[in-house]
Amino acid sequence: MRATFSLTALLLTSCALAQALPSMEGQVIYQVMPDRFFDGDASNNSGVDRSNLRAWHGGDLAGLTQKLPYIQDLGATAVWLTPIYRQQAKSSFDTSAYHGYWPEDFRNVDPHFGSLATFDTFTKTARNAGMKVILDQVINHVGYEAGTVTQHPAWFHTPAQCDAAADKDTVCPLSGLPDLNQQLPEVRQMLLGNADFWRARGVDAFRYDAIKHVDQAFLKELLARDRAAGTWTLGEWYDADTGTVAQWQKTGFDSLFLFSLQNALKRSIMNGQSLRGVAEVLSRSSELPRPGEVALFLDNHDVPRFAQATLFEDEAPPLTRYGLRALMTLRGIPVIWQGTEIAMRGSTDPDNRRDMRFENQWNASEKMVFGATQVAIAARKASPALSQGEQKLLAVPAVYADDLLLMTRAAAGQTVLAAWHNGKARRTFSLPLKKLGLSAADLAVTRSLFSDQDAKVSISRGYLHLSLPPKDAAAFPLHQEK
Ligand SMILES: [Ca+2]
Ligand SMILES: [Ca+2]
Repeated sequence: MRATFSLTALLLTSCALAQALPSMEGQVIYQVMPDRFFDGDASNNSGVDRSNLRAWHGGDLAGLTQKLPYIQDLGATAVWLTPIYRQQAKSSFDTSAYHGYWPEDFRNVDPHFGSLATFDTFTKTARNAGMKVILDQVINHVGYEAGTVTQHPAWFHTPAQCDAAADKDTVCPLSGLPDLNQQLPEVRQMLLGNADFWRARGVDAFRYDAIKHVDQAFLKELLARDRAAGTWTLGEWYDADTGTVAQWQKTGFDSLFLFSLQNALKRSIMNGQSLRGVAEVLSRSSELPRPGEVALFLDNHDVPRFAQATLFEDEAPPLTRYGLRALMTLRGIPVIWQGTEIAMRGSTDPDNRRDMRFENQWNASEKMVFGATQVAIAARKASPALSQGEQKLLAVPAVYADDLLLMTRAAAGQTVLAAWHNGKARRTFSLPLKKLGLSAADLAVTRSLFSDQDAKVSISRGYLHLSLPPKDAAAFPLHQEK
């Protein structure tokens, strides 16, 4: 009896805990690098040189606040800002700290971006608009030239500690940056206090930078506190695959970026390789403890832009549209890097951080990609199946598997069939439902939830008929058999 009772109590406790986990499932995140987004206040533009991609460009929190309606118009529901802390004043390697990853004072806003008051205005405006704010937190290092290095030399790992370390990833400097020693109580308290500081200013979530390089015991302590406070956490483990994401979701992160999928999407959609690479990554989704929380992206500020992966500039907009539509059919949380919604091009850092271009500067292709992204995001948000449903890959006949990827998303009694087509010409596929492992009632011709594309499905006498445009992803509402 007692054993049974305890087990029940334990189950109840774990259910209650599971319910209490912070979640962003159903959200669409928009990533902003404030210096490269919008200049809303010319009075803080000291040292600005827009002709130099390594210099400050003048974007700021006032500009971001002004452009929140743009982000909302796209359909995103949350904003992730790269770090806005006060940065080292000097440049290093002929590069200014415009990107925010060379902090000097973790509890202040860099004057180029504004002030704590400007930040508060931004979070308040976002909250009033029903949007969530995700702040980038640097916990591994400070800037090369940050005053902290001379003020608190004992806070940092030494070359001798790096030489002697068994775990070089966490003890040795990342790109030579002064590496914080989180095993020291003073450093731990400083970093934990930073999280409390920004949480108290109304931040909903943290994106933690370079977690592969941070002491794991400290990370666990940090994450436990964030979770207890209801703060959602997103870790950046560069190149993480499904196994790494699963491991860290078990350890305490709500989410990590799925780099392996980003790489597969780039190769299949932009480089025209087989869709099997994407299917392989997606087939591992069941390893994730919380598949609905994983962060899905086409590109970010650390990798060449998605649109750059094709040599042909005229192909980039329609292929980016394909990528964004595909992203909106997947389980997880889509993250859109500023400018990807207009297929901006750009190679490695800093070329991938060109100034954002807004409506009055767009050409016809940019307008086309933005419009399609808007439609795809709206369709995802309107469909519980697409935004939060279970995801099941269907077994496509081998003869089609290079060019066709099919999956179902199901929630609240609704099923949506996602169909990606990698072929170069419009094509009709007729597939026996049984072989797909799908049971569905007859269905008259139905169009895609992405209403601005010409894609159709019908089901008759045990066959699924798909009529798909080239290089595109579609989402069809299905009516399941009882
Ligand atoms: Ca400015
Ligand atoms: Ca480190």
